[in-house]
Amino acid sequence: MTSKVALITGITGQDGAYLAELLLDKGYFVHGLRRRSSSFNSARIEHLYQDPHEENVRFLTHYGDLTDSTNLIRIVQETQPDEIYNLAAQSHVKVSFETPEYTANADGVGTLRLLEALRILKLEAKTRFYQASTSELYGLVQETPQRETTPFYPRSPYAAAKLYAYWITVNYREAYGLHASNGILFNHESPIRGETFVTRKITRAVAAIELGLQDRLYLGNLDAKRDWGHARDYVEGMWRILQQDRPDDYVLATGETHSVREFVELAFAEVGRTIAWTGSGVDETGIDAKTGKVLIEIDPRYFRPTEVDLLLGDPTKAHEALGWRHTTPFPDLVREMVAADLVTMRREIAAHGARLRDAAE
Ligand code: NDP
Ligand code: GDR
Repeated sequence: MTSKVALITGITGQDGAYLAELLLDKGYFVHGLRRRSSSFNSARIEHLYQDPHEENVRFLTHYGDLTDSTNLIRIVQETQPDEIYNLAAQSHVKVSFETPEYTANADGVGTLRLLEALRILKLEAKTRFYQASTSELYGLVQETPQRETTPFYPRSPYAAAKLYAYWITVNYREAYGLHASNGILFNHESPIRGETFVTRKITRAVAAIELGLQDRLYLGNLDAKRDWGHARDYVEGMWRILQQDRPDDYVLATGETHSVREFVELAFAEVGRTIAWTGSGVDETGIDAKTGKVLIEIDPRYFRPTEVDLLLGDPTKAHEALGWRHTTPFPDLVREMVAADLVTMRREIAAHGARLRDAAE
């Protein structure tokens, strides 16, 4: 057991929740930065909540925002973390085209604000820093598989903001000797993945269609390929990156790639349905092979102005230097997500009775 103190930004997100669990298991005192919201935004960490009035509390959250330097400096000063995991971000690629300036501010300059907080507070020698970098940096394909040395070519305001965050992390490491590292993480998913990312959107739709709550699923580009792993494995990699004597940058990936189309097929197969595809382009539809019912339609609204067609990571460096490996095969990930959404939706139906079904009609 350790007595280290960690500060996680983005603690209410998918990775924040898994990482908080991992660090609490290891004995850390975990501080989390959370945003104020008019609606409930802490469902993913509700089970970790500890009453601050009790003794031996090891989990506390603090209101804050990556766009507010004064707030970040104060929280870092109050918490004096041994490790900061900067996971907070406007993380939706498509949304970044609608909110490019905000995305740059939170995802790009937000990272700078945290690094500067460490300098202002003279914590360069004490605090280790993890930056949530992304395979989106690779963007337009330069080589596959993508590794630490592959040139970046961002294809969205999100990726461009994350490019700044990546390099400012490297720069603070080189300029000020900070133990600051980038994890270049390929897509990772789970039953608590945000509901508008394509995997969770699909698994929720499969459950809803199966239970009679929804008729069809509207998607964008079915041919995009992603290297999809399980978030639980990836937060373990983040932690390992900060335990190294020397700071460095690492790709975390599975080394396998699958299309959105394959994800759809596997997810529907989990409830015994085979998808047959007909038509092409925006007129393509996915049909239930047994009943002939249209289950999937294309909605061009979900296309991106510039797309990332193919991501496939090479995690060799992480294997060798960190001893890190992903442990969840792709079909198991899909199965776990569909099963979890079926459980959740059955529970909702039980709680709300026929009202949900009526609303879907
Ligand atoms: P989520 O979208 O699930 O979580 C993002 C978190 O950031 C949420 O807690 C959100 O708060 C918080 N947040 C957003 N904007 C701000 C802000 N301005 N100030 C403070 N907090 C903010 O993302 P993931 O957990 O999936 O990803 C974690 C990080 O890893 C992100 O930086 C993402 O870009 C990056 N990444 C993710 C990958 C993936 O496949 N999941 C792959 C590679 C990188 P709220 O809950 O209130 O919205
Ligand atoms: P991504 O994830 O952009 O890779 O970013 P997302 O699940 O949003 O898209 C993956 C691919 O699916 C295609 N797609 C759709 N996407 C969404 N969201 N909705 C749809 O209906 C749809 N139809 C097809 C997309 O065009 C894309 O090609 C995620 C985020 O977690 C980032 O924060 C992170 O940095 C990267 O993964 C690695």
